[in-house]
Amino acid sequence: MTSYTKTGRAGLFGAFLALAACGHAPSAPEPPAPRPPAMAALSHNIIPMPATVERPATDSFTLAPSAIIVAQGGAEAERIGRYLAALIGNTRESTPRVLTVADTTKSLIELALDSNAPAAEESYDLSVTPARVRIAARTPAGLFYGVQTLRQLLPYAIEYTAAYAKPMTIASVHIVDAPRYPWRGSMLDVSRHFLNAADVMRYIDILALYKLNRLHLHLADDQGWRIEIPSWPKLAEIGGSSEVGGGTGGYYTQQEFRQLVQYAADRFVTIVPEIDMPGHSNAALASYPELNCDSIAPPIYTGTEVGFSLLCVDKEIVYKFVDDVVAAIASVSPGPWFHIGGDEGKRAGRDKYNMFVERVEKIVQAHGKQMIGWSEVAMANLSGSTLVQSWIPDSAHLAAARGSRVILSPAAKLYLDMQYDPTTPLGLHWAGYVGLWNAYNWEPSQFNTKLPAEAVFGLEAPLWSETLGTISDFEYMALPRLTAVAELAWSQPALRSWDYFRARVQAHEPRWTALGLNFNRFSGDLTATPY
Ligand code: TNX
Repeated sequence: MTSYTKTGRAGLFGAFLALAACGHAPSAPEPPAPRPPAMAALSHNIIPMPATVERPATDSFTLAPSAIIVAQGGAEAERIGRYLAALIGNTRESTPRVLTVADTTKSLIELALDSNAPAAEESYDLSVTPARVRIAARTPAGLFYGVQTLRQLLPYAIEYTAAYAKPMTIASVHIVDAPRYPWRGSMLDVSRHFLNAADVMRYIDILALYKLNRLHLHLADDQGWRIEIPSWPKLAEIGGSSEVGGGTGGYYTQQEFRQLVQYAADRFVTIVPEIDMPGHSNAALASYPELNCDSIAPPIYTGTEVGFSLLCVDKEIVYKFVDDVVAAIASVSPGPWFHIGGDEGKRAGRDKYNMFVERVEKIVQAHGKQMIGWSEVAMANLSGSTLVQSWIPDSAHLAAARGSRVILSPAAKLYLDMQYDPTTPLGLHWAGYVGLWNAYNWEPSQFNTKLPAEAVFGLEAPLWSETLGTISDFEYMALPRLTAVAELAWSQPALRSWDYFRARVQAHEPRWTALGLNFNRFSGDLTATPY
């Protein structure tokens, strides 16, 4: 853990802190309190809450040692079948067989890519009867999410390799489920502190468990450049050699990045690469003097201040640099998005900042990608296809009026680097304390009153790493709050209930222990200040 003091941001965002203190914009009407399902209805512990859960009977399915999986509808169904087989195989000597033809075996799990399944994007239909478990979906993503729900219906013992003597039973149930928002994400700041590819994969596995589908990687900031760019090799060699507090840093080779992208895609998570510019760019400026207006490279930076670095937006070489970087990253990252950062770049002056962002948007689009930028880019004259990621009260509504959709990442609700409460040993609190209560109890469509509800594309929870060293630190900050993000992004608002949610979160703690994950144990003490 690195000690950390923040000086600059409080003044800069004074207005925002005032909002953070009460949780949301003062003029926003209180959302109607959702009616909590009676605790007697607490019949499952699934997170995020599925759209419909019916209990047609009181009998159950038994997962026998001889259980088989039948995967129908193509190679993706089979691959997902093997993923489920490996999971179940944790607790027994052999993994279930995955067949592709119908079978009458007693203990049968059917996975079907089926054009008659529910039509909504990423939706699935899961039915559990004594005779079989059947998951049907139109798309592989839906099938995968049905498998995650089934996983959560199974005892947490399936999460680790151990003999499990008791019969595994699942109460009969019929679940039809679909997400609320298409963008359900988290962000890892691998720049301030580097996480190796294996650690990032661990995080992707957590996202998959909760049906989150975007992993935004903050690949470049003042303290570190984290991806190999073959035509600009010093970015990784010099820019990748540092991190906050003076550690050794690191970077992903192109090959490693490809593997990360594939690992994520196999779990229906799209990687969204970000290179922050024109500010937050010291690692690049230290690697190549020509990117600086005075052509003098600054030293590498291992502190935690923000707002001091700037690419020289007047120099042509800077646009060649951006073009090469976008091209190199696009070649290993097939997802449709490229995030240009754009936060805290005002040192350029508003006109030059806007000119830079508008020019970079064209470069990103020329490489076939849709641009994303933090709040600040909304002031520039961008095309409607660009997405704005809103982290401070901003002008996102101006971009929305031009057709842009907005990803909500309000710091006072979704910043996973904010401390849970004043006793949290890691993290910052410039946007307030974000306890589980705070992370859960707000309504995305009403958060920014100027923004039409249709403009909200989804939610993303950034995990900045100024104060985090190891993956264990990252996990401690992410869990349990990531479950709140997942539920807000997936479940319909009328289904949300704080009491039911916190009970389900507590039921997930043994699963995280079984997975070897670190987490902040939720005390559940409702008499304490509900941060
Ligand atoms: C704001 S959010 C930042 C980051 C910091 C973070 C710490 C944003 C676009 N910029 O540079 O790491 O606060 O909470």
